[in-house]
Amino acid sequence: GGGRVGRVALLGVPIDMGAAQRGTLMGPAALRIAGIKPVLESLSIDVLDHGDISIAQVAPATDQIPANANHYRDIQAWTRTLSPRAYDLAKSGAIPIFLGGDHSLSMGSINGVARYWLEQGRELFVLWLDAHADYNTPLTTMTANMHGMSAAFVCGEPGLDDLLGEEPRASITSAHLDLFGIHSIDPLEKKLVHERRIAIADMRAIDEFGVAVLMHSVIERVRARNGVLHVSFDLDVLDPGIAPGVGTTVPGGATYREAHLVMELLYDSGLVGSVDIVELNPFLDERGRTARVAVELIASLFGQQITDRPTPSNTLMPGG
Ligand code: 4U7
Ligand code: MN
Ligand code: MN
Ligand code: MN
Repeated sequence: GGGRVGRVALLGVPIDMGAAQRGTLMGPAALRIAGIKPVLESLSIDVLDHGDISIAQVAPATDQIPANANHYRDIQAWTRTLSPRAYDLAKSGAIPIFLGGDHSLSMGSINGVARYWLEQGRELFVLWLDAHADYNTPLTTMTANMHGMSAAFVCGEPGLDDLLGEEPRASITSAHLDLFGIHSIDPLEKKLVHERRIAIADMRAIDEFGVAVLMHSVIERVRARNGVLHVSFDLDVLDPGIAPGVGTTVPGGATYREAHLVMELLYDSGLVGSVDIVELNPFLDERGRTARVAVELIASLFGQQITDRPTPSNTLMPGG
């Protein structure tokens, strides 16, 4: 394995207004109860939990509310609060893990870390592990739910231009986005993804070629440009059979081992600079199963070897 990790910073982002179903605001608590901190500490990582952010203090915005953007003011307040926190955490030298919360949080987390890496003269790449492309804009969306717009927003697509207010916008380019594990895209969204020529490894490609081949091409592209990788991990990329605790399940997702292999290869690459873990909805979960799977996958992302796990793993996991 390549990437020894020194320090991790955990930050909870209890947001659920970006999704159709309430409940992801309980995600950070569930990930903590499932043992995210002790599991990382068992890998000799220094972990600082910064608790949850809150939008209680944020100054009101005065821009016009765009059409087709549900709960725009809430998402705006979260994004404007999270982006500078993400910037500070990246600057601290730790690897931030943003605990969601629905996927709209990535608008803030990625904007913040992108601004930091831009200052450092390093190119930021984003690996989007998801059943969905999240490449809608207010012009293409069928639902107006903002968790389906976050990848488009971080690539600088128009339509939510005043979302950040005074906070500087630091977009990545769509050439630095990799969609991985996708198995559901809306018609107009698909058109936009194709127009932008976004790299996409969908579930059919994973079936045909396997995770390893496809991940090597993601990793090599980042390495070739001395880039840094942000991993935006939507738990609905997993098959609903192993991860029922999400709001927008789609059949035909990644298996347990496919998902672990993605994480193991990412650890070996040593390129991961920040992570989102999103869309866990404990209200919909079955006895904490999805939260536990999420924590096991984070362990693989930070260097746990599949051969170093106790048997039977469930009875020995924290809270098990
Ligand atoms: B998630 C959807 F229409 N595409 O835009 C939309 F199918 O963060 C789903 O990936 C978006 O969970 C899912 O609302 C957002 C829908
Ligand atoms: Mn998503
Ligand atoms: Mn999704
Ligand atoms: Mn979802």
